[in-house]
Amino acid sequence: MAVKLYGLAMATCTATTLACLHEKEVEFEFINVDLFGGENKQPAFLLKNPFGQAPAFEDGDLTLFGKLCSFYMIVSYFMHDMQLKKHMVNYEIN
Ligand SMILES: N[C@@H](CCC(=O)N[C@@H](CS)C(=O)NCC(=O)O)C(=O)O
Repeated sequence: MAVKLYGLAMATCTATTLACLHEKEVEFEFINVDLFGGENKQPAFLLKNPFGQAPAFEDGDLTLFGKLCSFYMIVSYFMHDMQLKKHMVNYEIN
């Protein structure tokens, strides 16, 4: 599975990205990060987000963090839908 979301589900910033993933029905793996225990400040997580905050997100080779996660989701998957719709329209016209 290419898409991975790292965060704490009850944290608003993570929940926003979770909402986007569910909205676009993207298959993903959720990796819980213990924010209360400081796991977000450990070297393994800092490689994903140098600011040590959730969420972080991986889609193949691409790693993003913060609001960029939701932004990426909206742009890539919404635009993908738009492309599909455009092709459908073209198909109907031709
Ligand atoms: N500016 C970040 C804010 C991210 C953020 O504040 N995450 C919180 C959880 S909602 C966090 O990781 N807090 C733990 C910390 O800052 O140590 C964004 O764009 O999403």
